[in-house]
Amino acid sequence: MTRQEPQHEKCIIAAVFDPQKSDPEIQGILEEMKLLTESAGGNVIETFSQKKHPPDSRYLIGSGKIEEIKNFAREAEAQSIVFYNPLSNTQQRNLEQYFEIKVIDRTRLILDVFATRARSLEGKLQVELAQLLYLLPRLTGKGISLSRLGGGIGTRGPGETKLEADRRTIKKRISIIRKKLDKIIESRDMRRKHRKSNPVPVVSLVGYTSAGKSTLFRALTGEEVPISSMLFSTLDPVMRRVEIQEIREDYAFLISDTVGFIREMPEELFQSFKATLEEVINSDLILHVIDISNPDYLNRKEDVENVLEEMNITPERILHIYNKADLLPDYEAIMARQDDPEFADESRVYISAIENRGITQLKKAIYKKYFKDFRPYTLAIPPKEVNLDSIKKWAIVVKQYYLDGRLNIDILSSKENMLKFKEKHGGYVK
Ligand SMILES: Nc1nc2c(ncn2[C@@H]2O[C@H](COP(=O)(O)OP(=O)(O)OP(=O)(O)O)[C@@H](O)[C@H]2O)c(=O)[nH]1
Ligand SMILES: [Mg+2]
Repeated sequence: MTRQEPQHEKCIIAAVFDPQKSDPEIQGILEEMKLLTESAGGNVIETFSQKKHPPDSRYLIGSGKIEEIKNFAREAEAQSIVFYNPLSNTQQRNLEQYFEIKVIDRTRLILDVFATRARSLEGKLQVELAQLLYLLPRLTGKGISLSRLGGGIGTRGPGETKLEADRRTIKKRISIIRKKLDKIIESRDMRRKHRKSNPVPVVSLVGYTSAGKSTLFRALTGEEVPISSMLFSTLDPVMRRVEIQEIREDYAFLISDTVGFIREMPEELFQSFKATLEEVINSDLILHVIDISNPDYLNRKEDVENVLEEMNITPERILHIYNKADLLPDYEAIMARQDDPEFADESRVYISAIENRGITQLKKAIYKKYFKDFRPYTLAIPPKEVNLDSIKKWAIVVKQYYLDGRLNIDILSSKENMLKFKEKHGGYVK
C-alpha cells in the first residue's frame, strides 16, 4: 500500500430505510454496518438512520437529517461517511460536495475489507477485478480520482494506483485479470481431476461471514487458520485432510474453508470470486455453518440458502451445522439430547467449534450423509461371534443392547455391505 492510512479513521454511518422495514431488522443491519466499518479499520463514532420513501434522489437522505449529520460530522471531526444504501455516481458526488468529507457506500466498504484481506495472488486478482467492475460504470469523462477521497477506507486495494486510470485502461486491465484467473482455474481443474482418481470426498464449509467456519476448520484439522470476530477473515480457500478413525478407521475426507457470505453481497464480488465459489459447487457435500446465537440467524440462513440455490446446489447435498451452541442457555441439554440416539434429530447438528463439542456427531453426520444409501439395520449375533471393530469398518455402530440372548447392534450401512456381512457371518438382520 502506497498511501498513508489514517489509523482508526473516524466514521459516521448513514442509512435510509423503507418505512415498512421492522425496527429489529434495521437494528441488525446497522450493527452489521458497524462491524463492517470496523473490519475495514474504521472507528464508528455515530449512526444516523431515517425512514423515508422514496429516498431523496439528489442526496438520498432528507434535508433535515442531512444537516444534522453535517453538523455532527464537523463537530466530531469525522473523516468519512459510510452509507448503507448503494449510491449512484451523482448522489455520491453531491453528498461529498455537501459534507466536504469522503463518502463511500456499502459496496465500496465491503470491497475495501476484501482488499485488506487479500494475500494470495488469486485473492488479489479477484479483489482487483471486483474493484474495477465497481468503478467502470462510475467513471466520469475525466476518470475517477481517488486522490479526491484522500486515502483510507474505500480507496485500498491491490490495483490502487491503476484505479485512477481511464475507462479504456481499466477495460484492458479487466481482461488481463480475467485471463490470469482463467489460467489459475485451469490448473485447479487439473488438480481436481487428479484427485478424482483418489476417491476421497470433498466437503466444503459455507456460511454467513463470522459463523465460525474457520473455527470449525481448525477443530477438524488442527490447522491454525486465521480466525477473528472481524468480518471476512478468510479470503483464500484452504483444504486439508480429515481422518475420522473414531467412525471408520481407514476413512477420510477433504475439508475446504472459503470466503463467507453477507446479505446483499455485491454482484462485483460474486463475479470475481466465481472460481472460488466453483470449488463449492464441485464438492461432494456442503456444510452450511449457521451461528445459532445470532438473533438474525434465520434471515442469514435464508440468504445463504438463496445463494446456494442460485448456484444450483440441491438441498440433499447440504448439511446444516448449528454452531456457537455454547452461547445458548440450554447448551448442555441440547448436546446431551444430540448424543442420545433416541432423540437425536439427524437433519441438524449442534456444535461448539470453539469448545470442540459435537465434532464427533458432526463427523458421523458427514459420513452418513455422504453415503446416501446408508440405511439403519439391526444385526442380531451370538455374543461370542461379535467382532465390533470389524463391523465398524463398514458400518456406523449406533447402539448395542442384549435381546433374547443375542447382542443386537443398530448400525447404519449400505445395503450392499450389510448383505455381504450376512452372507459371510449369517446372523439375523432386520
Ligand atoms: N462462542 C463461540 N464463538 C465462536 C464459535 N465458533 C467461532 N466463534 C467466534 O466467532 C468469530 C468468527 O469465527 P471465524 O471462525 O473466524 O468465522 P468464519 O465463519 O470463518 O468467518 P469469516 O472467515 O470472517 O467469514 C470468532 O470471534 C470466533 O472466536 C463457537 O462455537 N462459540
Ligand atoms: Mg473464516
